[in-house]
Parts: sequence; C-alpha cells; structure tokens
Amino acid sequence: MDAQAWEKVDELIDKNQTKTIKDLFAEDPKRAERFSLEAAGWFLDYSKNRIDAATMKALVKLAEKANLKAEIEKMFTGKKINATEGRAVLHTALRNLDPKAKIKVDGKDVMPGVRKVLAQMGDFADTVRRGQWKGWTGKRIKYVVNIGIGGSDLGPVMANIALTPYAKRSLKFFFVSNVDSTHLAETLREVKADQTLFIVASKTFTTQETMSNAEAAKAWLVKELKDKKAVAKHFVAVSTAAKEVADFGIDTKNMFGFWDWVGGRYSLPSAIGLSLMIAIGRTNYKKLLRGYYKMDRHFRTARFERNMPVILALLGILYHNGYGAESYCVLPYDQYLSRFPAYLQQMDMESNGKCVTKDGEKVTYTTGPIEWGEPGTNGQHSFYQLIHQGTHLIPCDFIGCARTHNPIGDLHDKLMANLFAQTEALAFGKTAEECRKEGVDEKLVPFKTFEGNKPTNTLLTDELTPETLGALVALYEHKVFVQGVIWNVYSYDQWGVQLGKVLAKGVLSDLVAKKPSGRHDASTNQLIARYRRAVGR
Ligand code: G6Q
Repeated sequence: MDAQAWEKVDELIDKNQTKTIKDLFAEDPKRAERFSLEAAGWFLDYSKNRIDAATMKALVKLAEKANLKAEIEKMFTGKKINATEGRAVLHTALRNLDPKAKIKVDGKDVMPGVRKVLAQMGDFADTVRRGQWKGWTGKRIKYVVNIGIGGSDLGPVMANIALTPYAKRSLKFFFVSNVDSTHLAETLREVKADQTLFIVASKTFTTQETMSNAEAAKAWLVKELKDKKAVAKHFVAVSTAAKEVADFGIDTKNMFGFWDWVGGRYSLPSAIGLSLMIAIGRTNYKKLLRGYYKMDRHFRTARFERNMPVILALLGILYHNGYGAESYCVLPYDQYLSRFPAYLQQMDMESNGKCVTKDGEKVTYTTGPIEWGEPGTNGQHSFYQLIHQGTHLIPCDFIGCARTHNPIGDLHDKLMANLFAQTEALAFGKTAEECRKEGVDEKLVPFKTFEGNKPTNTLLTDELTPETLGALVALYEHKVFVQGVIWNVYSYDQWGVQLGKVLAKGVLSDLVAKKPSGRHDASTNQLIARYRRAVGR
C-alpha cells in the first residue's frame, strides 16, 4: 500500500474525527445524491459513510498510486497476474459476450474454447431438462447431485438458491461437499438411483473430499443398478483433468472442461455452473453471464470516482486500515440470497487472506477483512445488537430488491422497511436527549442511547434476476481484486487451502494404520490415540 497516499487518507480521518455521519448530512443536503451511483442494474447509496469529497479523493489517489488502471488491464487481457502459480486470471473471459473478443494466453485465443464449452453445456442441459437424457434403465433424470467442494460447490449452491424462481421445479438439486459421510448419506436417501445424475465438479479431480464422495456415490449407484456400465449414464464431470476423469469411469465426451486460469472461487460462470444451467436453462444462464459482463465493462471503463467496485473497495480499506474494523458484514434482505454471505466469505477471505506482499515481504498493514453475514431480517434478532451498541466497528453492506418474486400481503414492504430503518438507525443513532424527550426513565437513558455513526452501504436492484445476480457477483469479485491490488498481495493463489489438502493425508494414515507413527505433537498424538480407542483400533 502506498505509504504517502495512505498518510493523506489517515490525516483526513484525524481531521474529520469529530464529525459524525449525522453532521455530514446536515452540512450537505445533496449528500445522498452525491454519494450514490448506478451500474449494471444496481443502485449503490454510499452516503451513510464517514466520508466527504476530500476523503474520497484521497482514497482514489491510493488506487491510482497502486497502478490500478494498469492492473485491471493486466487481468482483463490475460497477463499472468497469479504469479505464484504462473497463471492468468481470466474469469472475465468466461462471460465476455462480445462475439469479436479475442483474449490470448500463451499466444492462444481462449475465447473459442469458452464458447465451445458453453455450447456443450447448453446442449447437455437441454437434453436433461427435456427428459431426453435417459438413465441406465431408460428413465428420465429427476435428481441432480453436484459433488464438489469450496469453489466447486459454494457458487453453484448460492446461485441455485438465488435463482429458484427461474428453476425447473420438476428437477431436484442437491449439493454434496463435506467428506462427512452424513452429507452424502442424507442426500442418497432423497434420490432414486435410476433417475439421478451425478455431476462430479472438481478442477483438479484429485480433491480428497470430492473424490471420496464421488467414489462412494459410484459404488452406491452400481449396487443399486447392479451394473458397472450404468456409471456412464449417471455420472458426468466438470474438470480440467481429462485423464483423471477417464480413470474414474466417466466418458470424456461427458466432461465439461475449463482452464487453469479460472480460480475455484471465481468459477461459477465456467462449466462449474453446469448444475445451475440445468436448473435455469441456457437462456437464463446467458442472462446471468450478461449481468456479469455488464459489471465487468463498468469496472473496466468507469473512472474510479464513479466505479462501483472501486468505491466499495476503497470504503472497505478506509474502515479496515483507517478505523481498525476487522470485519465487515453483508446483509441481504432477500431469502433467495441466503448463501450469498457464505459465498462471499470464500471469495474475499481466500483471496486477500494473505500476509506477504508481491515482493515476498511481510505486510506492514492489515489485509483481508473477516467477512460474515446472514439474511435480514433474521440477523436483526441476533447479532445486530453488537453492531448497534457493541464496541466493534462493523461496516455493513445491505442488499435489497424492490420487487419480490413472492408477493404476499405487505410482507415485502415490511422487509424493505426494516432494511432502510436499520441503515438509518446505524447512521443516525439516538441521542440521550432524544431518549429523554421520549420519556425514557433517566436510569435507562445510557442503555437506550445509540451512538450511531455506523457506516453502511445500501445496494438496491429492482428484482433479483439471473442478470442482476451476475452483476452482483462481479461487483464483489472486482471489489476484492481492487483491495488485493492496493494491499499489493496475490489474490488468486490459496496456499493455505493446499496445505489443508496435504495435512489430512498424514493424519489419515495414522488413524487407519496398524500402529500409529507417533510422529505428531503430543496433543495430536493423544487425539489420534483417543479416536482409535473409540473406534476399536
Ligand atoms: C478456490 C479454492 C478451493 C477449491 C476447492 C476444490 O478458489 O482453490 O476452494 O475450489 O479446494 O478444488 P477442486 O475443484 O480442484 O476439487
């Protein structure tokens, strides 16, 4: 992070210390308008923040000093910005709907491959949706089970729930991720083998959890249908690893490929979205891509002062580095977005949870905020208390849709009233004086006073559709990118995840060995011994 540019931001924080959000609104009647903008179907009101024009200018300078413009171009044009893995970062190519686009990696245009896989997915999704894809006994598919984990699970799960109103309801979708056998067992109780399609979604096709679940599902299917050949009719793969897919017994004709330049947590618009495409159909899927594409173009072309992902990123940095806010909260007021916070959690925390700069030096500032959240209004009845009156500063993003897919009486008005009221209360609070005017007993005044001055962003769209969902995901993807650029960290590797994949193998061998090696620390050895005793080994 550029020290000089940051110093300026810091100075302004100090200077404005005494001004609250309430004061800022009182000073400038045009503030709401001034600090709002529209992009790709989303309206962002960021006026309820501890900012003024000078702070925003200083923050934009920070982005400029990080060469953000050039970095954005490097990503969009396929430069190998994931240097620790020697890879390009091109999830934007997956939704580039310009028929003339050419994007080269190692001298080869990736776009023909992107279009080909998309068409292959569309054809396959059609055959399943129309009942033309027959299982081993000749029955049509009714159940689709996606087996994958992390980036090969969270996106499809989140989007499958989000786009329920667009899904073919005669098909039932399940997502098995955890290596806890309960996850698979409970799913298999819900489906019938002869009507089930398993999608094994794994970029590497070596991930322990996914491969173990896929092998177990295969064994179950063969047992149920009493023929090994049935596997070809009930298993397809989404992967970059053709050999491993063939070794598993899946016909590579039924493999949907993607590329090493698609990071797991950015892979929803790749073939990893196959289950989603089967659910919503190729036309709606294309609309999802269109939404992504609109936000991509906005991000690539808008000046920073009017660039939604850049603004969200800069505000995040202001609170994280300037005010010491360790976490931020994402609060969708839409039940269909119930898994959106979990999806963002991976996107943000796996990308910027890094403590070493691109030069291999330890960072001298904090990076990667903790991201969390729940749908409203549920959260209001649990953790909002701490946001309103606790000792931590937790900036929040509120997300709402003007129209509901399920109008029932005035429920939706009530939902949205809660959203708006929360941002109002968080920003403006309630003074002791106001409490007294309401007749609050003097003894209770300190407890019923709300400091306010809590920053929020509000994101509104007319309706949650495939297009607006795509734009929303892209908005946060690019926000995370911008923060990674400013913090000067590599956002597209995940060595911590890789470590987990290796560590468990060593322990597993000791859980099952005739005699454990005893090579771990005393605590781990004790836990292994206790487990072995309990299971009779
Ligand atoms: C995402 C991470 C990680 C990954 C899973 C699954 O960016 O790399 O969450 O997606 O570990 O990996 P596979 O798709 O290779 O099974």
